[in-house]
Formats: sequence, structure tokens, C-alpha cells
Amino acid sequence: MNAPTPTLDKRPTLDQLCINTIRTLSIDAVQKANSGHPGAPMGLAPVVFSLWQYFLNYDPADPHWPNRDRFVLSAGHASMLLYSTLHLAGVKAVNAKGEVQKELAVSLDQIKRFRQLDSLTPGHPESHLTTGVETTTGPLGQGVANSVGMAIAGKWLASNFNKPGFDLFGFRVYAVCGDGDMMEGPAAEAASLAGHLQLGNLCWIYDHNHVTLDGPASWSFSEDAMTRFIGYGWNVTRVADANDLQQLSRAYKYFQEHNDQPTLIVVDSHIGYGSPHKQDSFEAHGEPLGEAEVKLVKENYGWPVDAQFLVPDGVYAHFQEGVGTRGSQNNAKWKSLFSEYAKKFPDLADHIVRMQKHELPDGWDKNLPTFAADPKGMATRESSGKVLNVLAKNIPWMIGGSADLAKSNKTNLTFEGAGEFFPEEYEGRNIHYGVREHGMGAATNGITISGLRGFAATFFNFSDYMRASMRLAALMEIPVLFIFTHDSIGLGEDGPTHQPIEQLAGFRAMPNMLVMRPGDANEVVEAYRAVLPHTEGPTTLVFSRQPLPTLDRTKYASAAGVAKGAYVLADADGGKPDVILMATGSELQWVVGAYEKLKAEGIKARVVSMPCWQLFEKQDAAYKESVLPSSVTARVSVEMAATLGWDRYVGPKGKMIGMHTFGASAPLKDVLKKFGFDTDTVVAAAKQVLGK
Ligand SMILES: Cc1ncc(C[n+]2csc(CCOP(=O)(O)OP(=O)(O)O)c2C)c(N)n1
Ligand SMILES: [Mg+2]
Repeated sequence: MNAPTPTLDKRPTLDQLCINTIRTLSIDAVQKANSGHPGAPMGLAPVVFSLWQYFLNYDPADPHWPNRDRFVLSAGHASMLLYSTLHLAGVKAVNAKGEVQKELAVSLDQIKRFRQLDSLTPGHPESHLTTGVETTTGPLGQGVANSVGMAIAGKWLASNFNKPGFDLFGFRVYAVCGDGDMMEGPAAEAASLAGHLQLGNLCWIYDHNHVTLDGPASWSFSEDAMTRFIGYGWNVTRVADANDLQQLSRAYKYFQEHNDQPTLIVVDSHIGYGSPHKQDSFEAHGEPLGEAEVKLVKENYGWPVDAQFLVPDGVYAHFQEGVGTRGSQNNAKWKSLFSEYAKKFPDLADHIVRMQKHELPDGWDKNLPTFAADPKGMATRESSGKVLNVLAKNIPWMIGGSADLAKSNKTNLTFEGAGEFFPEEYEGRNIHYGVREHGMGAATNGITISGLRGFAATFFNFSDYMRASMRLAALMEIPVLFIFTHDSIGLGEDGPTHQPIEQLAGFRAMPNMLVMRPGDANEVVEAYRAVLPHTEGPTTLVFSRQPLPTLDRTKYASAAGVAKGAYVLADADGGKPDVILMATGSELQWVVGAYEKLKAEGIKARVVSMPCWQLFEKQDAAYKESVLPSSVTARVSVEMAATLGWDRYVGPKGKMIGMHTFGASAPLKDVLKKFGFDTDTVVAAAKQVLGK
């Protein structure tokens, strides 16, 4: 598929020199790595250059400036486009403490180590590794959906912190996306939400290049995206030539002047621009151009054909005069405004500082309830709702919502002043995501990346719909709270379409994801208390629809043990059990019941409540041995879910009571009977493993 040799504008303007430097650094890095996508950076270099150089409000010397414009490369496969830009713009590295370093975020050496082990330039941009990468992208559709969350955060911050004479927040959010993003579901959900919320601070730049990985986009994609976005309530404009800097400027100005709605800029571009044999072809995608073609391309750009990783004189300085100077001036103005603000509104200023570091306010866990023993008890979704409301009141920047199930998830924030987040009323704390789980997950990541404590809720079974975003939250090491109710077959009548089976095992297998399934109201309190200070990753909180007894903590151990992930709730006299009974969530009541029955029969049992395996695994060997002594091999686990994983605690001589099929639609008591979940089943299993 040979495209005609393109004729390029070889005028050696500084702009053109910068653009071609982005292109050639990207080409050389992909060629050296012998892996990656050169075509998109070649096509998009002028689009990204003109945005950064002439519009982006960003200080390369202070990449965490709270009011910086956000730039998201949703087309993560074009990662070299971002790395080249971060390098040339002189973006500085920021360390884990938030301190700006002397070193660049992306040095030329790192560009030469593109896609190599332990480099800061991995195949797709990873925000926890590389300063300047605002969010981790690669799974298409996620970045743009994150950008909606960032725009929500921007609106919320402006509404809550700006005061007359103090326009502290007003940042804009830009996301570059491709045909792939446009096709993905989460992007559609997020775009619909952004249009509804009238997020005028949001701009998506659609790289309309007619090519995807498999071939021409026309093989799979023929919708009229512009009309679709007009239908969503976006402003839509078009740039007919990605190389026309004037047209690009007009489009960015158009966005900046239209604050009533989000803006989509459709840019007609050429993948592999400048490549005699690969321009406009999917061959410019997913593999290096090849040495011979690289030379032809460089010749076409008016570049020294044998030079590699060349940054011509004047390029760094030009970036510095553009984005560098503008950013540093605006940041300096902001800093002096902020110091005045801090004098007038010290508490609010303190909040802003803490949010940047994901720190909690003083007294964040004050007034948390204690629940009295109660055999009838309450659903853990109920106690969760009560705890969440106390926490959100204590943590003014905790915001979130549910995918149309807030009443079922009990996630409505109802305290005075909590408020709603509605179009043009952006100060509230309750976000109404509608029935858009995936968009919600990705937006909540964007909200949390922006410093807020975001939460998102739905039925546990529908976690499947946002699992991809949850996985990215874990990879990005950001503290999102994913709140799920209707946690098992215990939800009853809604039946197997709504009854999760394998989700617990799935999230337990996910690196850096805490999974918390507390067993009564007081464990719910302790679960939240344990995970809120955990800012290095997300948590999946799993709650019941049905009521659970509130255990008598004067008789059984304190729920504070939840902080260690697993703890001895009830023990044999003398602490020497013959059998260990383990459970989480609603099943805890049956192992406690079995313990009492066995005790009455003179059988020495121990109950271990295990709400969070990951926290338990973090304890030292002595603690783990004290909870699960290796000498006791008669063990029973009970969980109304797939048993996968329990074998590690139950061991070869134990027994796992769990689910091996999908559930059933029936009243709770009939479902439990059908699948054999009650105290007597646990008693029988205990006797079986004891050989009695
Ligand atoms: C969710 C997801 N599915 C598939 C891929 C693999 N993938 C990477 S790039 C790409 C093609 C995307 O086409 P487009 O967005 O038009 O990018 P272009 O080829 O124009 O750079 C695909 C399918 C991915 N990264 N994420
Ligand atoms: Mg494309």
C-alpha cells in the first residue's frame, strides 16, 4: 500500500524544527527499541506541539502545579509523542515526596532506553513512573474517560475554592485520542456524561487518520463522530490539515472561547506523515519504520539522514520561550495569589496542599459510629452508608457517586451541605453517573488523580463493567474507593444475572488492589478506618444487601483486628484449637454459630474473620502463625463465592464451602438452602475435617 511521496513544508521555521524533532526522536526511539508505534507521533507532532507551545497553561519547572492544564495522551500507543514533548519542553522530575528535582522527567538517555527494563519510558505511559504523565494510558478509551473525571475535579475545585478576587482554579483538560478511543465504550459513556454535565473545561482532540491497527478504519468504523458528539451536547470543530498550525490555533482558540460545553476537535491527519512508503498506512503502526525508511523520512523532513536522537540548536530554547515562559509567569502569579489566599483562608489553603499529597485532614475519623450487639443486625451496605457519610463530612474533598444505584448502594451523602454535582452547579459532593459503570470507573480515576478522594459504587456483579478502570487504578497506585453492594447469592430474588461468584477471586488476584469484605457493622467501621489512610492503591469494598447480625464484641474479639486483614474472633479455651473456621462477610455469622455448637459439644474450634487477605499477607510471619497455626490442619472456609484461592489458607486437609455454579433467583432462605449455606453445614464440615 504505497502512498504517493508527500511534499512537506521544509521551511526551517523554529516551529517546524521543533515539530520535526518530536517526530525524529520518536522515530529513532522506536527504531532503537525495535518496537513501538512511530506513525501516530509523526502524524500528531504539530497538533501536540502547537497545543503545548501556544495554549497549554503548564509550567515545566513545576509539573505538579495544582492549577496546571492537564494533557492526556489517550492514544497511549503513541507514547513517544508524549515522551519527546516532555523532554523538549524541559519538564522536570518530581520525586515521591512531591519535590521538584534538577533532573528532567524524561532525559534524552531515557528516550534512548524506550521500552527497556526499568526505564521511565515504558511502552505505554505510566503515571506512577514518569512525571508529566498525568494518567496511565494504553487500554484505549480509558484516557479520555479519565479526562472527564479531571474536568469534573476542575469544576468542583473552582466551585469550592475560588473566592472573589481569587480565581485559584480554572484549569483546562486536553485529551488526544484516536479512532480506537472513539470506538471504545467507556469513551462513549464518558463523553455522554461530559456533555450532560456541560464540562466546558474539557477538550478532546480526535486524530482522524482513517487508520487503525488492522487496516483502514473504514473496514470497521464509518459513523459520523461529529454528529454523534453534537448529539452528546458537545461543541464540535474540525481541522482539515494536521500540519496547518494556523488552523490548529483557531481550533484551540475556539475551545477556549466556548465554555458552555466540552469541545471535540476533529483533526484530519496522516499516520506516518512523511514516510514515502508507509504514510497513511497501518504499516506505520505497531512496528519500527525500518532503517532504510527512516533515512528516507529524515531526508523528507530536511533532516541529516544519519543523525540520531538529534535535537537541533534552538529547539529547547524555543520551547522554553513558549510553554516554559508562559507557564512560569502564570505559575508565579498563581503562587503569589495563593499565598494571599492562604492568609485569608488558611483552612482552605491547607486543604489544597493536603489534597495534592493525598493526605487526610486532621480528625478524618472522628465521630465514627460503634454498633451495639444485635442478633437481627443490619446489612453491611447500611452500616457502610452511615460510615461513608461520617467520613465524607470529615473529609471535605471526598466526592463520588453510583451508577444509578445510590439508593441501593447507600452511597448518597445526606449530611447538610453535601449537595449534588449537577450541570452548572458544581460544588456538590454527590455525582450522578447514570447507568455508566465503565465511564464512572474511569472518571473516578481522573477525579482521584486530581487530588480528590473519589468513590464509585454499583452492584458487585457490575464491577465487571468497570474492571478495566479498577485495574488501572491499581496500576497507577491511586486511592480510589470502589464500593459494591449486593455482594453474593445472598441478594436473593434478582437471581444469577446479578449474583457475583468469581469477582472476589478476580479482585484478590489483582496486584495492588485491597479487597475488603467485612462481616458485621463494626467490621465495616474498621474496614473504612483501615483503608482510608492507604493512599498507594485502590480498595474494593464489598457489602451485603441482606441484614447480618452485629456481633457482641464483649463476647468476641474487637473488630479492630480488621486492620490486620484477618484476626481471631473467637477461640478455644487456652488458645489451642483443633479446628479453624474461616469466613468473610455474611458467612461470618455461620462460622460463629458453628463455633458455639461445636463448643457445646466439647469440640475446640477457632473462628478467624478474614475480611482482607491482602492486609493479612502484609503481616509478619509471627502474626500469621498466631492466627493460623501451622500445627492445626483441620480447617474450614466458608464464602458464598468461587473457592479459588482459599486453598492457600485451608490447606490440603481442609474443606472449602463455596459456590461452584451460578446462583439462582429465589427468596434468600431458599437460595441458601439450595446451595447449602448455614451453621449446620459448617458444623458437619468441621467434624469431617476432624475425622469425627
Ligand atoms: C482496549 C484496547 N484494545 C486494543 C488495543 C490495541 N491497540 C493499540 S493501538 C490500536 C489501534 C488504534 O487505532 P487508532 O486509535 O486509530 O490509532 P492509530 O492507529 O491511528 O494511531 C489498537 C487496536 C488497545 N491498546 N486497547
Ligand atoms: Mg487511527
